[in-house]
Amino acid sequence: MSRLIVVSNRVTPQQAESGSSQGGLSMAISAALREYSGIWFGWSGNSTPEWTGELNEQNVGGVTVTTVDLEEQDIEEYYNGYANRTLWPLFHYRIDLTAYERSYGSGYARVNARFADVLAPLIKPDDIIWVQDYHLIPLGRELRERGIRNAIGFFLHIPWPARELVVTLPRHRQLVESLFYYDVIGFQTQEWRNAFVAYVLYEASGMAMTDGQVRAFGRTVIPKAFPIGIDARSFRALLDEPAAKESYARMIESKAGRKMLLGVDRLDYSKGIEERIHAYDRLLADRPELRGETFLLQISTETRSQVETYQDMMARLDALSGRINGAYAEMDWVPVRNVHRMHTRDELAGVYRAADVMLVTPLRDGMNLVAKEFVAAQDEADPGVLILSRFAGAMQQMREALIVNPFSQEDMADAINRALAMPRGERQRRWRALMDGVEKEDVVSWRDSFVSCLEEARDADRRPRDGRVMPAEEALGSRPIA
Ligand code: ADQ
Repeated sequence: MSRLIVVSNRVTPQQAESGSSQGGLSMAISAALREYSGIWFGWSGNSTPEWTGELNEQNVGGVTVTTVDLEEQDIEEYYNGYANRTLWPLFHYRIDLTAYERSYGSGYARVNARFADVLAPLIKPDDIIWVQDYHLIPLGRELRERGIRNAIGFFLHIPWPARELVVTLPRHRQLVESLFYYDVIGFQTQEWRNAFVAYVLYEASGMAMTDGQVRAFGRTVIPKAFPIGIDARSFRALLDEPAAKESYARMIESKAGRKMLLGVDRLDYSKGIEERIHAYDRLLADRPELRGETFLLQISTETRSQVETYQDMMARLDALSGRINGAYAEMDWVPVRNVHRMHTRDELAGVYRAADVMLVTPLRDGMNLVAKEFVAAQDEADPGVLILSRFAGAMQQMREALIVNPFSQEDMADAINRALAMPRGERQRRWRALMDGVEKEDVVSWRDSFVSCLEEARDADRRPRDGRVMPAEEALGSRPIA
């Protein structure tokens, strides 16, 4: 069997099944690498005064992990700069927050070239290489330029935006062209895949072929949707851990018979946290009888604290919840519990289970694994209700949730009302359908379908192709949403 080499910006292998607080991506990658022998390569998270390219190799929980340190300037220009101040906001439709600095672009190119320099010598002829996310778009091209002929795939965890937004990026053609050095490009949804193909057809004079490839820049690539999932069985099993039982019991006690609305997010403007709190404020204003009967627990963990937009957000969030609490709180009731702590996965599982209504209302999100974790943690006999934004990739698979427009406070308040009043039979029916999807389209099926597609692409390259050109409408045809 071929080895699998996974490359991602940060490398955070899962140490143990429980007790850790790692997010969706690292869980997914650890699961993939335990199955295949291989390497997980990326930035150590540490800085060094000068780039040395020295590799640090460790075995963590059966996974070979190889990391490299970056210079301060690399971290500032590549990670805080181009990745998190340019691509992240732009790809989440926040053109107002997008910074276009030339130094960011050159830092991004430099780090991708440095990664390729140290990674290329580790690659054996039969290895399959799988590059993760927007930090590393040019890596495939850099590897090809160093003579690597192996199958190389790329997976984008965040949305691919409409082409009208992509073209605001200086040197956007160069960025898109570099994606054509991969064999397969994976997207979370058909919608993001189609947005990419639309760019290729209309901005790069490309062609879509009947065999699933697209052609442009004198090269071909397969763009395809591979919706990421969670390890549903292991997540559910966390509920048996003492920490999960304890956090569940603690929440049930502190609910004191009230209904709990829950939000769990990385602190990020794309997650719609402020909009969600505003909607709850509106609900309390419009329906005074709900005061004292419900509360919102919002758990938002700080990330990317080096980027100013994120620092401002924390302050705004605290001020907003403080204002609402000041207006409505009673001696024995506080409407918004605003928590910034990081929790372990077992603790989180217990909190999800204690929730009556889960609010997953991002303004734009590649997928959103919190929605899937919530479903996996529910009690079949008395499940909570999921309220899900139509702008999360997860909505494409989770249509039995209450789908909302997070830009409309009224729409969100209506959905919360409906969720609070939903009869148990309907909650069970919706949950069953959601759970079937979460179990079936899990992280294993995500990994296997991506890796097989990459293997097929490699094998097909050795045969002549018989694809024909497809008309654009057909190439871009998608199911209407919501
Ligand atoms: P993220 O933007 O990080 O991921 P998401 O998919 O919701 O978003 O994953 C967040 C993860 O962090 C979840 O596993 C959650 O349990 C965990 N988490 C959040 N708050 C936490 C807390 N306080 N304590 C502990 N854990 C916490 C990116 C994309 C998503 C895409 C994923 C995977 O932005 O759209 O779903 O990658 O592809």
